[in-house]
Amino acid sequence: MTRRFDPRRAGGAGYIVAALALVFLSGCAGISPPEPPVTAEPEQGRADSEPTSVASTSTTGPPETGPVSVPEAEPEADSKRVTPSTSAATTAVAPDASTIPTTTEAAAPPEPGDHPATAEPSGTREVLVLDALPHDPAAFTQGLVLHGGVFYESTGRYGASSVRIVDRETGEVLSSVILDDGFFGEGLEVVDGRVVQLTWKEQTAFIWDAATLEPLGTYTYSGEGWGLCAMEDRFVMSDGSSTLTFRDLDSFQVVGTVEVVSSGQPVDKLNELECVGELVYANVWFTDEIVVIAADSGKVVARVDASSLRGELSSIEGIDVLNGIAHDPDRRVFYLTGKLWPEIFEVRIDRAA
Ligand SMILES: [Ca+2]
Repeated sequence: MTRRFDPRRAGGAGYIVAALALVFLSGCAGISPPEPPVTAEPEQGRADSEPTSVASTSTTGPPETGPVSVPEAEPEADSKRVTPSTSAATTAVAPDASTIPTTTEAAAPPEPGDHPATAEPSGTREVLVLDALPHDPAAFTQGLVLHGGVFYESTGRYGASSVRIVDRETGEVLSSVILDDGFFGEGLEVVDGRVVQLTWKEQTAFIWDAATLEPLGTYTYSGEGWGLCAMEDRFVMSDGSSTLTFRDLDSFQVVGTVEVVSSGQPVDKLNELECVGELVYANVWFTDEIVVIAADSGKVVARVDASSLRGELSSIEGIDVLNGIAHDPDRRVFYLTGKLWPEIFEVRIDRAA
């Protein structure tokens, strides 16, 4: 089932009233109604994999503001649009602050070869491929997480961005929502029954019902959105720089930042993320490398060389970079894929021999 979600059409007159009320309230609550913010000029550089076209950004952007204009792009006429039965904005404001993110409930125990959080880089790890699973080769993967036995995936590119639920074994897209053309999907995470999906330059995070992908509202933030994962008490977000930003699980407000360093040098272009206990696994954009970061210190405690995966692909025609990390704490395995890759690989990550 594929639907198209246009936040401008998520409700009629009642929605407008609710939105106006929430614009007023958002100054306190930090939540905005599901209208798009200012949309930057689409830059396809990242989609086209031009490393020089992506500027590293600082987390010190302008003050976080609500949306002020509406993109002009029209959705495709033959696509089914989502019409929330209730005000998306109001349903998004009431997560239970006492709940614990489901993705971290079964946090993995230390795995063989895990590193002390304070250690300096202890060498390179390699991936051991256990299985190759089908993956939509048209999916420009920007976020991947395993929850409830299925993948949740965010895909990017203007006009083709989506959030989707994907069968782990078959790769079948079980449910999806296509974002409005003005939004470029980025990292996502599932917390407390909600899927939170970043967008690249649109300063908007969509909130979806994890069971139905019905829209529940949006968060707004400053700067770019690249990767997202959640620990027990906070989101971890990347923006293409060497800084990780920690955000409150309920309000999405910034609660801290850390600079990621390796041997004292900043490590930037941090992209898709996966939280495993107190470690953050991060794709480094435009490389086949994943860095393992101690979240509290920002220190890179290991590097994963995933370059061998390219040799495992059934086809390399048209593929883009490695991007997409999901962890299964029960099986103690990772799932790795890339943009436009025809496979997702089930792997173990071990020290290099
Ligand atoms: Ca992930």
